[in-house]
Amino acid sequence: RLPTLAIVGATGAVGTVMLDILTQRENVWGEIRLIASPRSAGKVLSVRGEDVVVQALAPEVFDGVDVAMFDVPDEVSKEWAPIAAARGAVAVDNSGAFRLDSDVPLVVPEVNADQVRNRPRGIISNPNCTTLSMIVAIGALHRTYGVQELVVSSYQAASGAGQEGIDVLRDQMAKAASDRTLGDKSGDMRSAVDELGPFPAPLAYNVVPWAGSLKDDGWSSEELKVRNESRKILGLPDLKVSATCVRVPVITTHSLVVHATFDSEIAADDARKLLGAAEGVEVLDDPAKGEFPTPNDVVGTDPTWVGRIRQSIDDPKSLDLFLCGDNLRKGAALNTAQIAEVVAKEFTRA
Ligand code: 2RA
Repeated sequence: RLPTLAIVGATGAVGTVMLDILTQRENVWGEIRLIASPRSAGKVLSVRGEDVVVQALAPEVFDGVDVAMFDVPDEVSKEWAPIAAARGAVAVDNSGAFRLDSDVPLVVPEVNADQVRNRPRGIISNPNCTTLSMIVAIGALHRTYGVQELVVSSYQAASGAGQEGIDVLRDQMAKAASDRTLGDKSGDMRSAVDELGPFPAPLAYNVVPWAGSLKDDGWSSEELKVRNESRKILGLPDLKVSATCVRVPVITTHSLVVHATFDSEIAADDARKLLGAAEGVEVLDDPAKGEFPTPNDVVGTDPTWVGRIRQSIDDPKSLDLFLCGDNLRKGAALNTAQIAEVVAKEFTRA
């Protein structure tokens, strides 16, 4: 029999991408139930070409569900993923609520699919979009060369901060485009924009070295997620990771610059070959022809794109890379769908 799937948060930014992804991918599901807050209940959404009525989140909607995906804020997942699990569903959670819990696996199928079965609480976590935008490629390199250290700079898109982030950036861009005097005087965008939304400074005509909330010693929550989640996914609790997370005026697709150090020497051509053959990775790396990934080319695609692959001049064991990944697809909905599909096989086999 085909397993029953519930999507909690079906009407949100990630939920909407999830419905597209489920429509495009091979269908492994029987019934698909769409769940959202009572405010959105009764809406009709299309998935796999069928209209489905959205149901309000309640314990009984999980009865008979085999896999429940959660694309909702941390506090909603914290309360409801255990309820879904108690009613017999495997919860695949895209929030930050459980990612670092030792009894909840943090899974990227191309890197550690085997961890899916290691779920004593019936909950599996999906990593943060910034970690996900690099970890498939880093995991592939790690399998052969053994990673020792990562120094990461992110160039994160506005949609990482949700629909509000997208709306604020579009409004600010419209303002910037309508006034040709803006952009060359200190603070002129700050005075011109109506609201900053989820960002601490204007994003149009700007870059903002901040994502997430303030943690100890000046680190942001986003920077600590990159560090802690990379360690957990790669199974390297002592991996050295230093990240600086920056928001840029891009709607969707996170970019990252990574300086990665390995156990052994690594030539750029060998890295290019290895990454070119790795599942879920595309190499686009011919600067002489102007070929490298950019977020605007990558948006809407599934793979992690890698370019600008260079052996570090001062250390033959280190590589410098530029990576791009759609933060709403592989960074969120796609990885969740892939985890759910790994779980679905258990039901299909049963
Ligand atoms: C961001 N990584 O881009 C966050 C969203 N999960 O803000």
